[in-house]
Amino acid sequence: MFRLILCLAALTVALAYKNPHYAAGRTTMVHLFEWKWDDIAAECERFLGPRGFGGIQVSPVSENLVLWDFQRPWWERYQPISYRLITRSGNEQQFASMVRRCNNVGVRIYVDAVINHMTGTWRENTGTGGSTANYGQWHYPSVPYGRDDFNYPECVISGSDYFCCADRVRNCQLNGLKDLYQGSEYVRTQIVNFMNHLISLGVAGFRIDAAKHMWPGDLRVIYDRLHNLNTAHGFPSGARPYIYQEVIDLGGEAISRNEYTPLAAVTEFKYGMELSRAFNGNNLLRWFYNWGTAWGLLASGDALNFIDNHDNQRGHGAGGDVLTYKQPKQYKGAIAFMLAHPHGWPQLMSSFAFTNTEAGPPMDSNGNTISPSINSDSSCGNGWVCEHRWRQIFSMVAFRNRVGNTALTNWWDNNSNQISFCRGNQGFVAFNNDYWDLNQTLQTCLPAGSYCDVISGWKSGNSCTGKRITVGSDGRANIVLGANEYDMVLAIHTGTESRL
Ligand code: AAO
Repeated sequence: MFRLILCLAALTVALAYKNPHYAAGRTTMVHLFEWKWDDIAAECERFLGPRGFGGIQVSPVSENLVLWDFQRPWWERYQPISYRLITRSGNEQQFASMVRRCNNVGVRIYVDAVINHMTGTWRENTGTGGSTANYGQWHYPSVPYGRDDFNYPECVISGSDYFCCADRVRNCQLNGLKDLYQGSEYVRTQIVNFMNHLISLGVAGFRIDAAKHMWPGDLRVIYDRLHNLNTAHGFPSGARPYIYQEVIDLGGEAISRNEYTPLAAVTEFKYGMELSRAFNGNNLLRWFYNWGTAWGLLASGDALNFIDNHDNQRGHGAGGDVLTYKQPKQYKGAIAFMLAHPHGWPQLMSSFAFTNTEAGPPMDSNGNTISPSINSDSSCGNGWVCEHRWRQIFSMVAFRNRVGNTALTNWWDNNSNQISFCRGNQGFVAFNNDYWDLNQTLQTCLPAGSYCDVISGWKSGNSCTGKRITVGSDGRANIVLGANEYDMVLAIHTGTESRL
């Protein structure tokens, strides 16, 4: 009996940090990479809230080193100089207002928490809020951190360390970034205070940057000292923050992601890599009939899934060949598959356009970020891609919300790259990544009726701007997806938006 209670207690703890606490009926978050807080607040109210998005991962919030030497690259935000909430995205008051406004329209905020290290360059030592540091002296007076708060003796992680030496990956410096010693009570307290301050402002959780480079035991202590989510922002009482840990584990390394899943959720890098491979034409879609743990993916509840992230879309981190906005037809295909498939919690990427992989967001000559403009067709301008505003993508967010937890049934394939499946009796999706057309009568599992395809168009009044699909009383419908069509996906679902 005692053992059973212990097991149940352990299970409750393990599940505690794996719930994103989305508002009812929402399922999907988007990373608004490098967006400013005021712009995010407006985007919540005018687009993300009404369109049913569940949450937003925001770029790091803590004051970072200003790197004019590198023309203000995006990655300066991963070099904290203090835990003051002041970055190119805005100040604390703007951050707090954004969280409040987004929560008010049902959209949660998740913070990218950089707690493994501080800065990594000796040349410049001033932060986005004016704080100064002395890299050479391990001196970060605005926290304050000093020499004893970092791992010693100093060492830098090399490529081979990943394969032999877990202790070096965790105790040495990632890219020369001053490596905090999370075993210290003092360091833990600074980190916990920083995160609890964000919880008090209404955030719903955290991405733990470079979690692989910290000891799981230390992380557990930190997580367990976090406060419950703020009920004044609409969270149920006793809710623990959602935590997804950045652990890159494609197999064969000294550190396994299985060391982190007992604590909280983990980023699933295999997800986007395998789907990118297939939608790039290097694997057949037919093989995805058993997509999930059979492929070595994390258990569904443990996985934060994505196609590309801010690192690998530009060749940093792991998984260099992932699809991005630069290959739109294949990319929209992979995203549609992710959103239609029940495995895991999906995260979308929303980028700024780039050719130089180091370049920061659109900015003026003073280094201030330029806001996205919104065009009359609802797309973005000023250098922002806004993948989340692509109809084929936001329509699939609505699809996922609609089908909820229904099972994947009626998998069909042509032994090649044409596939389709149902989600309960709520949704149906088909893909054609072959060089020839798809033209088949397929089981859609939907009630008889006339539906608008949400990929090629939308429902306008009583007509469809794109394809209209007629489902018979046996649930079957003729599905046509030409190889040369603009998109390779067709999706229909129940609900007022699509059923006529
Ligand atoms: C910048 C400069 C550096 C400079 C440094 C200090 O670029 O030259 O030394 O400042 O001045 C970001 C940028 C960095 C930047 C940093 C700080 O990406 O370029 O450094 O800000 O400004 C590892 C970590 C992972 C990390 C990833 C980039 O494990 O945590 O590297 N991602 C996060 C963030 C990221 C950020 C940081 C961490 C730091 O998302 O944006 O850095 O806060 C293997 C390992 C991985 C390892 C990669 C890359 O992966 O498994 O754990 O990721 O190597 O080192 C195949 C393998 C795969 C392998 C991969 C790459 O795919 O299957 O396992 O190849 O070899």
